[in-house]
Amino acid sequence: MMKWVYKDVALCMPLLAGILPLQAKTVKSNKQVNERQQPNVILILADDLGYGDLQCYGAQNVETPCVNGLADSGIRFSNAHAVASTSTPSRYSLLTGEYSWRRPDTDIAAGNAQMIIRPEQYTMADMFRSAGYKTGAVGKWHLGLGDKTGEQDWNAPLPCGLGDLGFDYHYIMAATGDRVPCVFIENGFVANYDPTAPIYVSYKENFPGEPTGKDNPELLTKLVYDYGHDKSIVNGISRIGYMKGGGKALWKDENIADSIAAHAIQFIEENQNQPFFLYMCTNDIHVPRYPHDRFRGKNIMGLRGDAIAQFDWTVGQVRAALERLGISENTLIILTSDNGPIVNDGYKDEAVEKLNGHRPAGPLRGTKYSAYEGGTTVPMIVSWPKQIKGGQQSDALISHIDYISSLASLVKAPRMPRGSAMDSQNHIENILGSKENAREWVIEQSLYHVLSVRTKDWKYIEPNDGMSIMTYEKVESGNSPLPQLYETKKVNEQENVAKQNPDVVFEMQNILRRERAKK
Ligand code: NG6
Ligand code: CA
Repeated sequence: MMKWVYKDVALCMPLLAGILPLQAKTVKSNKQVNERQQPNVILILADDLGYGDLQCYGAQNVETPCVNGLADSGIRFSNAHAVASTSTPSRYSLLTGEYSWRRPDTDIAAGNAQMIIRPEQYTMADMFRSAGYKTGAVGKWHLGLGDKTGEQDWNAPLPCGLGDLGFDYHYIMAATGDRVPCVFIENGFVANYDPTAPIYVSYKENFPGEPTGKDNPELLTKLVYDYGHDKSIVNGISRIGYMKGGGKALWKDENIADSIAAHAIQFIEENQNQPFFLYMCTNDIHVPRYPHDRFRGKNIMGLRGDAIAQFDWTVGQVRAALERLGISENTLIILTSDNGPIVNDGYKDEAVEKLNGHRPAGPLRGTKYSAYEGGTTVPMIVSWPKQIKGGQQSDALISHIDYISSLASLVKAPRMPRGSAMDSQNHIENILGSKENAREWVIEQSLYHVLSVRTKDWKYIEPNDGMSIMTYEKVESGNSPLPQLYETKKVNEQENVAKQNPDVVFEMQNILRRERAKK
């Protein structure tokens, strides 16, 4: 039995900085919205949140009442998979329904990468828009912006951005919290732009006179890097890449979660009377982990635990807003993560020292970056009070690759253009709780472009000559020069049984061969 007891969103309200008094719970119902056929859809995508990082998935060192409440109101999935074990390819696949490994340029993107999804590609936002939805993206993006790598003018409207990918509104971080530029972009232009501090970005060389983490450690007032992350300093934290300027547009890490929540809620409020799709990507719990004072220093696991608590708070804020507006009943929320967890990802934030027995990937082997299951198995919760009975669990095999086709079927979107979302299948029944007719296999990609096939009973990892332990992160890559086959009932991928099961290996290799050959 799980230890968590929070049965209702109302119970996490006192933790929500008093946004809604308890007695206001569900008194309001926007009849018109709740009786409408098309639900609102909110996709909450956490960053680096592991399979074992939430209380409702067994975590014991951190309380996640708001996420537990969400799970209680719907379905908690135990066998859901991101397409890749890092952010850019994972998000690319989720938004386009095309495997990232079909494209050579979907690896972890720099902050000045050109927009990776091309304007002519069909995205989840295009799909929702074609079905009459208003579409918004708030939070981490990490899929490039502008039309040429390294040539963006950050002081002018960007020539190509999310408006070209079907989003009516966006308020996003260009890449990640640890990459420059450290500003939000709102509808194609730097939010709070400060004309007195023009912005320059380079991933090649520093700007004369600008301090770096490496040369000016005395300026690292908030977090100190461990490896990488020794370039430009913003808000007392050094980052990947160089930037100059920004002034009042620069973010403060401790306020990022608040900004994301506030802009998400504003989008919801402004579109409450029409169907909307919100792609909401938190910065939590990616590095640098530096949550707001309300959370910092509160969890026994230190900053990583504080960041999980802050993530939970964010979820609570969104749910509270839906309740307040009376539209929670007909709002479908999918909560998941872009890839598996990592403990030390380059800053000295004591995440390793303070784990206190916590297992970020739960019982699974491997972490973010890895080909093992911990790299791509992610939490997934689906709630839609109007249609889904609460308190369910599902072990159906689910992949993010199927979100676009499944949701298209749910909202009765017109047929997608030929050639789009080529890898995505409609599994909406499974997403809404049925365990029948689920996928028989999913494909997963590691940092090293190693592909794996996961079925209900087996996990196959292609042979690869790369290093087995990552140099800085000191985590297992999942690489092995031998084909690896594991029985999934043994969960922790310890005993390679490839030799004993050549037929299964052959079958799995065939799946990869077939998929690779598709055009
Ligand atoms: C790595 C970074 C890591 C993180 C990751 C992307 C170093 C040494 N490591 O290159 O800190 O930023 O990229 O993470 O720089 S992801 O979740 O967005 O894919
Ligand atoms: Ca990530």
